[in-house]
Amino acid sequence: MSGPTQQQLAQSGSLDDLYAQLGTIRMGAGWAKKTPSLWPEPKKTFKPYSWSYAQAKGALDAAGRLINTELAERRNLVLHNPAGDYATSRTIVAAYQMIMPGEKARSHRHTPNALRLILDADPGAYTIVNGEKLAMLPGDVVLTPNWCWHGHGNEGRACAYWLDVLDVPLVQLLEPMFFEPHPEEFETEAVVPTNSPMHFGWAETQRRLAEAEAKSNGAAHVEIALGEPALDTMALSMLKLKSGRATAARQVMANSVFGVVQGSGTTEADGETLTWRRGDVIVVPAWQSHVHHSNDGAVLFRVTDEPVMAKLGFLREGAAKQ
Ligand code: GTQ
Ligand code: FE2
Repeated sequence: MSGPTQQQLAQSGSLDDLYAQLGTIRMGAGWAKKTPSLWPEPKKTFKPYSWSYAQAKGALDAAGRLINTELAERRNLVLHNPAGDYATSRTIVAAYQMIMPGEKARSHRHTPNALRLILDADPGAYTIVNGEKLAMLPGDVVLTPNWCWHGHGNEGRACAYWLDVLDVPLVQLLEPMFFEPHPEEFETEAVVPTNSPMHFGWAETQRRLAEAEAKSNGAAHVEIALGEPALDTMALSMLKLKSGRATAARQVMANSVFGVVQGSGTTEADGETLTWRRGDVIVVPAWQSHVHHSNDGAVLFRVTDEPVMAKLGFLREGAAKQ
């Protein structure tokens, strides 16, 4: 024990004297804190924002000329929220990624959970997950959960573009970060499964959306879940918006990242209006009341950290106002 003795502290002559002594032993008077440690409602530090697929494509095409997959293990463009210099939302980061014909991106594994929504790809683009080769076609969703080996390749004739979504900011916060390159660089002995819990095909998603719409009794949108949930930390769903109708406002204590699978529209979140079209990405941070609107029956892919919030007892739904 270094610093003032029990006796010296007990004999502090004034609060200022006490605070000064406390400072030397890394204790602080909770009642005299300048910034509160509790507050009545979420601060909503992260902002609603949107990113353009057209701009991302331009940048990725330039990167395709300027850097290869030997130098860049992943040719990805990270989507930074205006509130900071890395994450898209508090717990989730999104990135566009591109791989050129004939390229292979080395396999690795990490504790962050990841998934991708394919935006544009010819037959022949794939992800290998734990030795299974999964097709990447537009509208498909591919999972690479915590600690699964994964690498990408493109045997098609066109560049393949997709959206990555990962829980990296959450893993950074909680600190269980582990990463390992594959000992053989590429996973070669791949089997091609007819069905995989790691793959949600677009045809099946469309079939399920049409079925949900038929049963929806004129609701302004339908939402179907992909997985139950798909990953420990992130739940996935597809929303189909009815043309010309605004969705009911939602205020939920979970972060959402949306990828536009089809169509165009606008999202109003906490007073901001975001305009989007196919391939664009929208973030609606937790507790920000939001409404979607589309004139052409858009489909939105949603990734949310609801499983984390629910498991920890923090999930709430507010009385959203428009
Ligand atoms: O494709 O494995 O955007 O590990 C960020 C980290 C993609 C991937 C990202 C990754 C990957
Ligand atoms: Fe990865």
